[in-house]
Amino acid sequence: MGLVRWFVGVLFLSTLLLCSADVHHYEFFVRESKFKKMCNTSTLLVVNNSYPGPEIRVHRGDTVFVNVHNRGKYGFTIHWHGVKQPRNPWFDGPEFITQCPIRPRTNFTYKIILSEEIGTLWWHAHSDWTRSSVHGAIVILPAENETYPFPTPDGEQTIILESWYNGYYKQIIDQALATGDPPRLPDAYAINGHLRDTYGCPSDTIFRMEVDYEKTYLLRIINAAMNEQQFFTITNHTVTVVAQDASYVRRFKSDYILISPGQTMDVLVSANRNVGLYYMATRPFSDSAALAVDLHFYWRFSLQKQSGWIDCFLDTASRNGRYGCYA
Ligand SMILES: [Cu+2]
Repeated sequence: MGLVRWFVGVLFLSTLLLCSADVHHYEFFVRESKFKKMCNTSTLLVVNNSYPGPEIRVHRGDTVFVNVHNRGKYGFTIHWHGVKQPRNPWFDGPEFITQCPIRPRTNFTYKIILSEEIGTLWWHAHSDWTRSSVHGAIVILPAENETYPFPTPDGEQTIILESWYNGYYKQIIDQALATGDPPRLPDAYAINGHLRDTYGCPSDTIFRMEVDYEKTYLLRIINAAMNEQQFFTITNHTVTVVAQDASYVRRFKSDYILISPGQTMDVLVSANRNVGLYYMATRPFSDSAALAVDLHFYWRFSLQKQSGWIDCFLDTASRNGRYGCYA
């Protein structure tokens, strides 16, 4: 009898655990849209007319169904970056690896099974350059019976770092593939789709996050840039890194982070400085003076030499205006 009761107890408990996992449904309509930035109009493929795309917000252990409608001109897939998908590989997303591309005017419903992941991941399209604009966050909150392994933050904010190109994104990568040259470097970098206030185009916007004095915020930072590792910092503030790629880590403080493309980092930041405005800043890592990738501080000009005109650059970011020329 005692054994039977124990069994009933275990069954009841496991039913409770199952009940706590939710199922979510999202509809993604993917089409090309025009966006005006840097006083230029660019055409890019986006989800639900939004750059970056919609956020998927779940608890640990939930299941998500995403119905992807391709209203664009060419095939693509969507990859659920970092989701382990136990016993569910055919919904992982890389095109021609686990599935064929979703053809134009068709749809495909993904089943995304979350298991141990906790913190932040992201989703992105998976063909050619489509991930440059078809991307968004996956926020994984603790399960209902769990807490954070640190004091619960007073608020949170997703920060998506992106690379921005002026022009027609598809054409830029098609040209690069046709010639065999690497695609050109980004024209700008964005935080949550906003360029900054210093590119010189009056209609450009800056991302703003409002905070309350002495409150602590969890920033979920995703590097969705195409190829560049990015530095990220907040002026006069330190951050405490608490999670990386959907796993908690041993916590550490830093003035800045360096985050690779595809990586996510969750950091805590306390609004404990004097009341005021503080810049959030991002810029790419570069270990070569001749190949600076931060176009913002980067002017090109030409010098006349006996052999003809050659291309030079002036890097205004360095203290004494370093310059050099291409051979
Ligand atoms: Cu990925």
